Amino acid sequence: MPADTRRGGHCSVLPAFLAQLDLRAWTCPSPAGPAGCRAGGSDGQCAGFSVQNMNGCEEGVEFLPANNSRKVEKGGPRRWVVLVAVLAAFLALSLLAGLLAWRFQGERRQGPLPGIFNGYLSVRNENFLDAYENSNSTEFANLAKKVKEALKFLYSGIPVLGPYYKTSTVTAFSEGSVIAYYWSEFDIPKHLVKEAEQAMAEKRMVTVPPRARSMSSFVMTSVVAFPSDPRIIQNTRDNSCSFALHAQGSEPTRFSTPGFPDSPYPSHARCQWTLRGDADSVLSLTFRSFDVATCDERGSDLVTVYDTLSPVEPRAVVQLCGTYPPSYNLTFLSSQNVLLITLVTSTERRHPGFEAVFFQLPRMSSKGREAGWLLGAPRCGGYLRAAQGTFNSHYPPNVNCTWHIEVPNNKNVKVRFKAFFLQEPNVPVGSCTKDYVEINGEKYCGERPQFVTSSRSNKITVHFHSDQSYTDTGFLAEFLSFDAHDPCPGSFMCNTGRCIRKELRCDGWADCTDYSDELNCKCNATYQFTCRDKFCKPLFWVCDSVRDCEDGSDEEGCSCPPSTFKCDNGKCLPQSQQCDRKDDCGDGSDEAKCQDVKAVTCTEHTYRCLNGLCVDKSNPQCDGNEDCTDGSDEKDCDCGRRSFTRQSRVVGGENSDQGEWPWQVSLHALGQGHLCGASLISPSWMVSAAHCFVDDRGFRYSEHSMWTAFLGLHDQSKRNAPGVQERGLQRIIKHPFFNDFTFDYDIALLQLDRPVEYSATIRPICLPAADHTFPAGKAIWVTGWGHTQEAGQGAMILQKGEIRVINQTTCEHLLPQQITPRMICVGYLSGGVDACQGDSGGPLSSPEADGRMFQAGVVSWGEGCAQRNKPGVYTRLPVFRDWIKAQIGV
Ligand code: 4AZ
Repeated sequence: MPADTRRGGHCSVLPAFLAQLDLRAWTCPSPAGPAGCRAGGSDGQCAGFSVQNMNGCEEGVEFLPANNSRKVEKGGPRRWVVLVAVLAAFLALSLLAGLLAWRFQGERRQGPLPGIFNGYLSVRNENFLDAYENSNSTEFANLAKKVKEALKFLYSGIPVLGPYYKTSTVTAFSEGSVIAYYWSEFDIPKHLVKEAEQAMAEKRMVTVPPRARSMSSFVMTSVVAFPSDPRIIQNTRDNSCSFALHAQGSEPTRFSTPGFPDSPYPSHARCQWTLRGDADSVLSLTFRSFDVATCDERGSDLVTVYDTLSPVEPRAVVQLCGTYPPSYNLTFLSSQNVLLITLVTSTERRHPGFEAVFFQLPRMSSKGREAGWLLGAPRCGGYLRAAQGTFNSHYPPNVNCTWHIEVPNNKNVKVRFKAFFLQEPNVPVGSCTKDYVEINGEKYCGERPQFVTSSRSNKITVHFHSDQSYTDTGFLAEFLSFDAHDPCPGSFMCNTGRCIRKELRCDGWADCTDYSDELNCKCNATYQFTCRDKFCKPLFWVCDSVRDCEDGSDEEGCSCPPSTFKCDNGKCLPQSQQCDRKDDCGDGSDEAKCQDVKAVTCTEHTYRCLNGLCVDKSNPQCDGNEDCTDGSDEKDCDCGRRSFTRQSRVVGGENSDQGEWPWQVSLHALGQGHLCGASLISPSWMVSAAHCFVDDRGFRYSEHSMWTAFLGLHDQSKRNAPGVQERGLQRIIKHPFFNDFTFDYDIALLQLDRPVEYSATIRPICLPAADHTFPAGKAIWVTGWGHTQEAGQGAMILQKGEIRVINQTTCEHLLPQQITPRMICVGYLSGGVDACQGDSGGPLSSPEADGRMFQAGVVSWGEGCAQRNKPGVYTRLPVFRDWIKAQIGV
């Protein structure tokens, strides 16, 4: 159950992106066939073809009819002769046309193509002026003019570039002495492209010859340019989505995509952010929230961070797309005082974009940089001698870094990894064959929650290795010195070595991954109950019919004192609360067997009987009592009951019993296995989440034929087990107001291609009436085969977790501006039990009167899984009762 929200993809850019650029930069601008090709066109592209056309094509066209008619006139041949002749002529013509097309293609490939090179160079004998930051200033224009002249001169001396050079544009300057960022445009014949690229590569690191120096009156060095994707070229005239920011002192500066978070960023656009710090600073950039269209081979929206102000892929730090939970560490460091971020959108998908902050840090002296792996690249490794400190790795491919950490002599040292993301594709779980961190001979890799390693001395060595291919976001670590006799001063130390706040000890929640903070507790008797195994639980959980202590001691001897009422769920209530028309028990049992239910004026809070009269009782439906005069509240009540009464009650994501949730359905997408849950509400219909049926990455999730439903399923590895019924889908009805941006109205109805037969393990859940209430604090169940922990994996056995309804206002505060009246938050503010990826679409099952389960919600979304103060968000079912009835009559 608990786990991660969808994580986006990111990778180091180099190999794949280079290949892509090669193709895109050199594609013919007029991809139309011969019809789009003008003879002797001004671009000269089709001149060759035109000649061929005259020589071949026109001749052929005249030749065939002439020949044919002659034959017919002369010999009056039999029909088959004519046929053969026509056929032969047709074949000849086809061959000719094919040849022409082939030639044409060949010529088209030969034609000159526009080539864009992005680059930067250093102007040695100029000092940086503040005015250079402003591209509208006269100073900028003057220097840009000189750079353009020098570039023109430089290219003119290179035979394979000079004749084809069109223009250059200077986009920015930065310190060092002055670095100029530019792009140059060429029209290079295809057959010279390779040579031109090579010449461009060779001219790197050259000094412009003396003649050029005198001409331009400055020294230009380190001229670097790379072929570029025209989509990422900055159009200097269009500044609508171009932002220039300079860090203010050491304060963080915030920026975001236009409209964030209320509206999606523009589609088919190019945005860029130029980030600068003072000279001698480096920048730290963090994406605090990141949600752009998912990465997709067919074209996606892409954010690229460059360690320079030119969008040249060898200096790309990272490419990001998709969605990252806020807990994800998306921090990147620059090697100099600039960063460039580009957003290229090639889809129309609606996503909020990103919010980021950056700030400047003093740049390390060259001495401090001696342990770095490359001059100008982010720092890596070295000697860290202090009582405490931090180090991190936002790393490029192919590095080895070693940190030698040493704390004062009389102390021990430990290293806490606060974020750890060294995930690479195709690395088997548990084997650290690619990128890893090695400490005390043990290798760590993949994605890991916070963890601590310690040494029995005052020294520790942390070695980091990244292989040639992809990089992840790296890690963020701190080292601390501690007294071996008091390792966690002022805090509690878990058996794992981690220190946690003292208040978290014995609070009923496992904060140490090994539960050691909840062992051997002395509970506070005023608000805690001591389980037999010495765990502390909140007092209000005692006798609530939910087994909170592993040993069940919280539910033992739970009879109610005299003159109190015992609810079906074990709660004891003052007698006065029975039949007061409020669900005080939380399971409706205090209102279930009341006699004098009155017919009242209908409001949105009253239950409407089939005869139009309304009754003043909360949740009277299927509670075992006829409250409506026409008995309609007890009709259609073949729902919400298991076929057997054994009920294990365990808190947290635990294996279910077979048949415990007979309405739970597993939805498999073609070739992808289990993706979503659903709930059975009638022999032919199910309820699920609309977001499961949105086309994505070229897969038609909205197409009913892509899905298979498994009913009566317990174990995903046993889909052929007796009792499992497999069905296709006949129809998907997504709510018409579903918003894939906000996840509002996240509900869908699914029709099975053939009704199921109810059985011991297949039964429907009850749908709540429109006025049904699920009060805050009520304990309900979430079930599914989703991930069992953040960044984890799906479960094989159906999981169940008991969670509680959270007050709507509280939830609106916890997830500001995201909760609509169609959503209900359920979970614990302290985290721990939650739905997660793969549980989506599944039901929230709420125990109600007469031992029935009603569906309170549909698993919809959440920020991460099982985190503190981030409860799961579900689609409220009562809101949709009338819509469901209108759509499918159920
Ligand atoms: C999901 O991605 C998902 N913690 C579902 C529920 C939650 C998070 C993610 C709630 O399907």
